[in-house]
Amino acid sequence: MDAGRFDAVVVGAGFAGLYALIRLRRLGFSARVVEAGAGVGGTWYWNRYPGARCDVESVQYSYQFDDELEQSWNWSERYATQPEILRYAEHVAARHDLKRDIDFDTRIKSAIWDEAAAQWTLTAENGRRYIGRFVVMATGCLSAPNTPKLPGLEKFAGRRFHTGHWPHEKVDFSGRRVAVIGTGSSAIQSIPLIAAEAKSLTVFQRTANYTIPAHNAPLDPAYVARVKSDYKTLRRRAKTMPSGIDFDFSPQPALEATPVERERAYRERWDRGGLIFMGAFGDLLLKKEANDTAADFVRARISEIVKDPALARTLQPTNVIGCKRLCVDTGYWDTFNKPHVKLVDLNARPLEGFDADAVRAGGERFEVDDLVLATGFDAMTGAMLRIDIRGKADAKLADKWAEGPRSYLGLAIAGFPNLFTVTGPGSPSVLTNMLPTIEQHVEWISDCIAHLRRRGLARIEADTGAEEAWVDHNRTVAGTTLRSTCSSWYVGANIAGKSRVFMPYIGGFPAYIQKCEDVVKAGYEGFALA
Ligand code: NA7
Repeated sequence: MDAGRFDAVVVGAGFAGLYALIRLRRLGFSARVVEAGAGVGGTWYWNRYPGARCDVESVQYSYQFDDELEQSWNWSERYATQPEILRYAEHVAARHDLKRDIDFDTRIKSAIWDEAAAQWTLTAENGRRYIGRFVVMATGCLSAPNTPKLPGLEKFAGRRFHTGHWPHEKVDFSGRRVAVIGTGSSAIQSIPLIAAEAKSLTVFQRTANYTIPAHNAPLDPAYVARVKSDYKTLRRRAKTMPSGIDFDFSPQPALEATPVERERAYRERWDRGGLIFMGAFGDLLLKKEANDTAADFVRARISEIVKDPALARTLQPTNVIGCKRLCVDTGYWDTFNKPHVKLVDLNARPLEGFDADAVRAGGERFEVDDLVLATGFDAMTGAMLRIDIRGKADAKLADKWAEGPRSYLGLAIAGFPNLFTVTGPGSPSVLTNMLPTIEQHVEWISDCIAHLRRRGLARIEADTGAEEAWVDHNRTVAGTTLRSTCSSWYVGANIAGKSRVFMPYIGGFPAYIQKCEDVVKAGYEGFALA
């Protein structure tokens, strides 16, 4: 079944795919977006679990390419909820009349490069075939849910949910005994709300995690008016920050501050809430002794909040703070003071299996009606590798990436001509505010395709040497920070058998933008154009 021939086929209708469609259309290209879900929004379409919110403040987690949109859209809270972000994605799709070029409920299963014709053929699970001169993989970094092989999981006969693939209708936990497996961001956001509804909640923790209070609140109209009166300045400042977030970052080393100064700085940021906690000092992710001072501060807060000292100790993380993605919560630690909430430390009581109505761990049976897997994602590479992607000489991307992803700038892959990745591995992506990062990538990619058209060229491919050098540079920079040292999804450690490679580029958004611009100025240095 032929869906047609396009200048570009875009896979995914999240924020990246939507903007790619807008950009490609504006440049006069024919484009079709293919989306597995029934609606737009990508990760915000699937992650509908209770409490799902963005941990970047809403006035910054938004597009900046459309001034009128920026001025007319009103976020209601400091941190937007999933339903509000999804409404925003829907609003953007309607405002730019995008849906007429999106095929929903269509999951791409293969993408095959035809060297002679210099084009890609993408085939969906429903048999539809798309021919594209270019492919833009807007498949997201956290979009392939991970259901680990838990022993005997199939025996569990109650309701089972995954936070990353949540039902569209409200799930009612009232009167139910619920188990949550995992204590990452999705668990930390959902646990307080599930606990508020359920008859009992048992949380199965493998690694205790750090979380900072969100202090979420309705947005003050005066603040919003101030932001909107000079949005450009805020966006410009954000672009100068490694995270792409207009962020209060102090370069002063923690180890040069006195204990009193440190305590004051951490306290002030804890009281303000959110990810800015890690901006208190410049060396927190560079030196373990510096990091310990911030980690100790959070551990002390956990001891204050959680009344049972033994329980508090089990909830206290021992690893480097900010090494795994820092979480932002509302009432997480306090939830464990509730008599109907129980914590099971899987290190002391390993998970043994499941019965029809129970989780078994450490020789004990925990009877539950519902099981929530908050077990995260096959991050950064999972969504791409679930598609059979074959480049030159029928080479499989899965083989090329068997020992970790290799990419030039997180934008293109040697051996896979005319295929672009938005926020791919090797780009700052998940270490930054995704919206500006997505815009920067989509603009780079669409400008590149326009450049090829201007020059009458049909093909672009990253050089193996340039890719190699970029991968090496990534590895070198990653090695300078503590972030590459723990078992996080940044290094693929959450997926059995995945090679351990620090996948996002940690050199910061400004350095990355500069590199992308330099590459263009030098005539697409590191690419072969034909
Ligand atoms: P995360 O952050 O990957 O968290 C997944 C959690 O599930 C984490 O606590 C894991 O423990 C736990 N997990 C995973 N596999 C298992 C098994 N086999 N047994 C027990 N526990 C397990 O995913 P989230 O969805 O919470 O968040 C992902 C990102 O989305 C987040 O960082 C934000 O950027 C938004 P582990 O720590 O691996 O020991």
